[in-house]
Amino acid sequence: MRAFEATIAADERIEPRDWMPDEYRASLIRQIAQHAHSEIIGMQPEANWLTRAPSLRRKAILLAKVQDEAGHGLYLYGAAETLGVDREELLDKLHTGRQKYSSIFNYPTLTWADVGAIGWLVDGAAITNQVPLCRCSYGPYARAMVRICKEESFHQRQGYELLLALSRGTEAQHAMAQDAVNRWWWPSLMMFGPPDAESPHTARSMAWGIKRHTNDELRQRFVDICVPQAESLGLTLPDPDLRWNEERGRHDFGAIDWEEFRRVLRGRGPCNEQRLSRRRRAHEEGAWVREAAAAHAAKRAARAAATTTTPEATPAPQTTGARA
Ligand code: FAQ
Repeated sequence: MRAFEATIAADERIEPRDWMPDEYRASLIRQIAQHAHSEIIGMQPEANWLTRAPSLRRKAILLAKVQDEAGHGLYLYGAAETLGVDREELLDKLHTGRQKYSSIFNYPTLTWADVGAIGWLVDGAAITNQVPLCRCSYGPYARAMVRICKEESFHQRQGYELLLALSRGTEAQHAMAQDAVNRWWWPSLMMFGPPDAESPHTARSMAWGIKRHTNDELRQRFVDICVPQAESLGLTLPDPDLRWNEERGRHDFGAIDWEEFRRVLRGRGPCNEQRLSRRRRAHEEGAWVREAAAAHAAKRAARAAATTTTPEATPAPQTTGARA
C-alpha cells in the first residue's frame, strides 16, 4: 500500500506486477474497457460511408482511419488484459450491455459530411480527453495512449480538411457541412461525461492520477479550441449562447441537454440497438477466424515443441562409417 501511494505521489507509473488497491484495478478495467469498446463500436458510423466515399483518395483515407480504430481497440484490450481480465469476458459484457461504450456512437451518419464532422469534432474531443491520459498513472494504459493520440490527430485533421473542402464547395456542399456540424456539436460535448457535480468517479480517479482533469475542464478546453477552428472553416457552432467571456478568458456556452445524454446511456439513443446488434453479429461471424487463428497457433506451438528436443533424445552423431 505504501509503495503504491509513494509511486502515485511521485507521479511515477504503476506497472502490472505492482501491488494496487482492488478499487484502482476495477476502475481502470471499467474505463479502459469502455474506451476499447468505444473504439470498435466507433468503427460502425464511419464504415457506413466506406462504399460511398466520393473518390478513391477519400476512400483510402477513410479505410485507414477505420482500421486504426480497430487497432486502438486491440491496444486497449491488451492494456486491460494486463490487469488480469480476459478479452472474451470484456466483449461478452459489451454484447450483453453490462459495460458501456461512448454515447457519441449512437448517432447516425446521415450524409458524407458526417464523416468530416466526426473527424473534426469527435476525434477532436477524443484527443482533448486522451492527451492527458498519456500521463495516466497506469503504465500500459498511458503508453497505449501515446500511440493512439498520434493517430487520432491524423484523424482529426482529415475531418477538418474534408469539412473545409465542403464548406468552400458549392452552396449545397456548404449546407451539408453546416448541417453535420449542427447535429454533431452537442453530442460531442457530451462525450466528456456528466458535469463534475454529477460525476461519481472523477474525484477518486484524479486522486489516483488516472484522470488529470475533470470532465467540465476538458469540455471547456474543447469549446475554446473549436471556436476559432469553426471560424476558419466558415461554419457556425449551433449555440446562440456561445460567446467570449473576457473576465474568465474562456467561452461561455449554452446548457447541454443532459436528459438526452441519460437517455442514450439507457440504450434509447437513435442507433443503440443497431450498433449492438451489428457488433454481436460481427462477433459471431468472426468466430471461425478466431478458431482458425487459435488452431494455427496451437499447430505452430506443437511443431516448435517437437523440434526442440532434449539432448538425451537427440541421436548420437555417427562416428563410424565412411567419412566425407
Ligand atoms: N458515454 O464519473 P464519470 C473514441 C459513464 S473516443 C457513455 O464522469 P469517468 C475515439 C461513465 O463510464 C470515446 N458513458 O466517469 C474514436 C460512468 O459509467 P459507470 C471513448 C459515459 O470514467 C473517435 C458514468 O457515466 N473515450 O472512441 C460517458 O470518470 C472517432 C459516470 O461518469 C474514452 O473512453 C459517455 N460519453 O469519466 C473512435 C476515453 N461519459 O462506469 C472512433 C477514456 C461518462 O459508472 C471514431 N475515458 N460515461 O457505469 C474517460 O476519459 C472517462 O471514462 C470519461 C468518463 C471521461 C469518458
